[in-house]
Amino acid sequence: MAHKFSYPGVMLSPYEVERFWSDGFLAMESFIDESTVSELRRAYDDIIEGRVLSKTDRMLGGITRQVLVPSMVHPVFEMNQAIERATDVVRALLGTATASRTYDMLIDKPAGHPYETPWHQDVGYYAVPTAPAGTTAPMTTLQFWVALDEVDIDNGCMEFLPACHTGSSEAHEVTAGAPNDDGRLIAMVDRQNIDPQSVAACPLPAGGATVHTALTPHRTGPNRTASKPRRAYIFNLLATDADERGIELFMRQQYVRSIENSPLRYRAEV
Ligand SMILES: O=C(O)CCC(=O)C(=O)O
Repeated sequence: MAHKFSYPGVMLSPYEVERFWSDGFLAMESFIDESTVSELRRAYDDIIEGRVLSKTDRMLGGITRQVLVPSMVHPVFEMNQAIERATDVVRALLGTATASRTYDMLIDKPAGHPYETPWHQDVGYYAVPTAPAGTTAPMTTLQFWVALDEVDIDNGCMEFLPACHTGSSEAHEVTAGAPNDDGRLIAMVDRQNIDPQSVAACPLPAGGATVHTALTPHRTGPNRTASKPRRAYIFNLLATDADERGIELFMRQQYVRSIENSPLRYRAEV
């Protein structure tokens, strides 16, 4: 079941903060405004359609189009409303003052794109071919996935496994591409046949976004539609002034509060 929220543009509600720390992700329905969606779509298409060239335009695992660091070639990706809003979200989630972008990419699944992005934790990518099981990841870096098109399960929206982000990494393996190539595609070894009941799919309107931790298991499906694009703009923000211990305490407080406040709700929904 998806947990969706309207993002007012300034702060998250205490409930949203609690949900993020108990689930390991949050879906925000109206994250950026329509004119920003249009601006980002134009910039995205400039790169994908070859009007702006990127040296880091490649096929992830040899199968899915991925453009790394579009901010290096297009000024719109250098700063935009999505980054401003995400900075506010990081402040609200981590209780810190500043955040900066450490990574950005585009992942394109046009209509009919046949490949899934299998279940993985981002931490699995921290080493080549994969980070060993048990690798930890700081909670100071959060990943934002911004939908530039309306997305649902049919064209490859984000799907998460709630409440699986508090430990360390699981074992991953390379599923497509050369194992020692930075552009390989990886998957969690034990999580490819998951009970659909435990999955939180996150359909969103264009301009919505999700945010997750490096330990949160997630995937996207193929784009099974005949005509709907699926343009995703993805970036990481690092809370630069955060001290890890402070964040851990903050996170634990939120987590404990979420359980104290609404134990039945969580059990029913997860
Ligand atoms: O957009 C996709 O298909 C996959 C995104 C993803 O897995 C990620 O950003 O880590």
